[in-house]
Amino acid sequence: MTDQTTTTGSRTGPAGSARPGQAPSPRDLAARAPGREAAGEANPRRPDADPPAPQPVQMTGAQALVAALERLGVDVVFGIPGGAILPAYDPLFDSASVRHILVRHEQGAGHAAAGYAQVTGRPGVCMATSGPGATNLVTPLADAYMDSVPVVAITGQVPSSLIGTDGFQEADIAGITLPITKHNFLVTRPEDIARTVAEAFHVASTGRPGPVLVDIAKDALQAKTQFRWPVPFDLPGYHPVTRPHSRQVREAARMMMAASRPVLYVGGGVIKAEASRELLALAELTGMPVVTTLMARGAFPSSHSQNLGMPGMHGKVAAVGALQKADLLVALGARFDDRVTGRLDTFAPEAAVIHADIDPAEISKNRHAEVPIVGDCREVITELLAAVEAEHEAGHKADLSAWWSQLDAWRATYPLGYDDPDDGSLSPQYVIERIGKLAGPDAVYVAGVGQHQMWAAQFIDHERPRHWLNSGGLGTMGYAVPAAMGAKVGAPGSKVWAIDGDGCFQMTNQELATCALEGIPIKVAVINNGNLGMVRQWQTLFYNERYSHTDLDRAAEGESAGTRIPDFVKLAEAYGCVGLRCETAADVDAVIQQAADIKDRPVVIDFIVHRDAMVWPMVAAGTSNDDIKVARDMAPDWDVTE
Ligand SMILES: Cc1ncc(C[n+]2csc(CCOP(=O)(O)OP(=O)(O)O)c2C)c(N)n1
Ligand SMILES: [Mg+2]
Repeated sequence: MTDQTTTTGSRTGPAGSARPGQAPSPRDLAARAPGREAAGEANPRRPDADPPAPQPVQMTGAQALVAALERLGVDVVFGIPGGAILPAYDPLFDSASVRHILVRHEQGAGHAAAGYAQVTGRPGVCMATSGPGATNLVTPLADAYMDSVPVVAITGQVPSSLIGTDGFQEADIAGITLPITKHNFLVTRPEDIARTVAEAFHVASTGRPGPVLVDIAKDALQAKTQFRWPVPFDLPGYHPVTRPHSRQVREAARMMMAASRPVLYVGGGVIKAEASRELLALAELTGMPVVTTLMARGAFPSSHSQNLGMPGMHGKVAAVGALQKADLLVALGARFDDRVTGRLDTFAPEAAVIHADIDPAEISKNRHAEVPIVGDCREVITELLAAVEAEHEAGHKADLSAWWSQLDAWRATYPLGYDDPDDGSLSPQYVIERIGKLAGPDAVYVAGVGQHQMWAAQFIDHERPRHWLNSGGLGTMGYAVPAAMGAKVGAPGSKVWAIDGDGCFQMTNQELATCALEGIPIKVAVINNGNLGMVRQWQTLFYNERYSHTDLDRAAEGESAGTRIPDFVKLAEAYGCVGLRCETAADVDAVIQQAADIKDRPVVIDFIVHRDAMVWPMVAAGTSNDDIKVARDMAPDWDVTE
């Protein structure tokens, strides 16, 4: 599998990774090629600007793949090898700059790549073999697609002569992932590998970010090719518009100054566009209230007086009410998801809509936009700032005092809250609130899916972008542990807390082994209510308290009834982590502190919490936001005044 033409015996690499008898790594080979750029600085779109043209170097397709990853600045790949991808793993073994982290399940690789991407803003990379390896990536790819996360997945495919024959471990992963990737490629020729990988990174990370899959036939990995870098590419038809149309921006600013009940409706696109600073400036310049969606927690500080909180199904009354009663919505990188709008035909009935998004397909998809603005959120907001300033200079300024007194009345009357359980058991909201307070706004919080996710969105103060990771669009149980692992690899200096449910945790906790072995000391707080809490909540409210198959900790009868299966403390220890348990409010701070003090290993805390706590407020699925409940059968009074 090594390139005999360039084999020179042993080598001493920069990391001392010499393996006698091995061929030079792609990095070494590529280093000999003239015109080399430092890793991470390669700009594959400007190859013509770099004369003289780089000299090609002969290597295998697999070596070209690794060389391309190195040139693209990739520092970590999460994956599991297998037959079809095996040729790529051989040169990967020698790479001095690409660390491979061997996960325990390909789903973990995909979520880890997403977690890495969400904290760093750079594409995360995962790798898998053909067939089942590739199909195990389907969930994280769909997840990354829904949440616009730049992930590059590289899969081995059966040799090209076997494609279409039901070959061993053959799955048409390009076909399967077509609707859940931003783009995908099937590569069958070695000379196409480096260029395709460069294209994949470009597509994943520009415009609206998203996952891109590169499926490479085994024979293409094994065959010889000429590697050159930078590699020119051209993607006809792919030219994301980042610069907004200035007339639209001026019209938006004019409408913003004429509105009396405007709201800045901020979505995850603001974080993707690194536009938090500009958003803060726009909010303060206009004095407008801000709501931050589940994907945008941290885009605007929770502590800011203009932040009304999260809108939507489990949003704050003031945030939901603001959208419902607004006369103008300024949607920035948001997509009018059904979890935000509730019943669409009753959503924000009096509002005109300005909708800015980098993806033109989002605009007017669910709700008609009076002013569509296609562009990168940072550029849009920067131009809006100038346009609003011009409006102010012309003497046009909105008076929002009546609006603010209404909003303040809602938030004073209906703050977020919870009751402590009356049986002395632990309140899940309290646990999560304390983690947020003790770990602070510099920590990265990664949630699973369910009640604990909503409480983590609600009760932690999200002050900074890229510090709150969750599966918003797909709602993927099992996201938290592997995504936290990827986040910790991407931001090793940050404290990373996974806040997981006992159900979610059981889907992907095997990545604790990866964390323990690879030195990735994440903290995992399992909010253990003994059941699939969010589903149980719906059974409580809408299925007459018939708890069909939502208890996790009880056997129907027999000896194991009431026991903890599995015991998460023992499970953590079996995985080489520290396992702690906490059952009372009095111990919460101490156990969080104890976990914080352990720096050399992952820690799992099993918080045994009340089994019946519910997430409030709530807009029942398919109903109008107007019918939000702050507790069971308790509707807010919209006419409340301070
Ligand atoms: C992969 C997957 N399967 C099923 C669901 C449906 N679902 C949503 S929340 C939830 C319960 C999650 O339970 P747990 O992790 O214990 O969290 P809790 O709600 O109890 O905090 C389920 C089953 C899902 N979102 N994802
Ligand atoms: Mg649970």
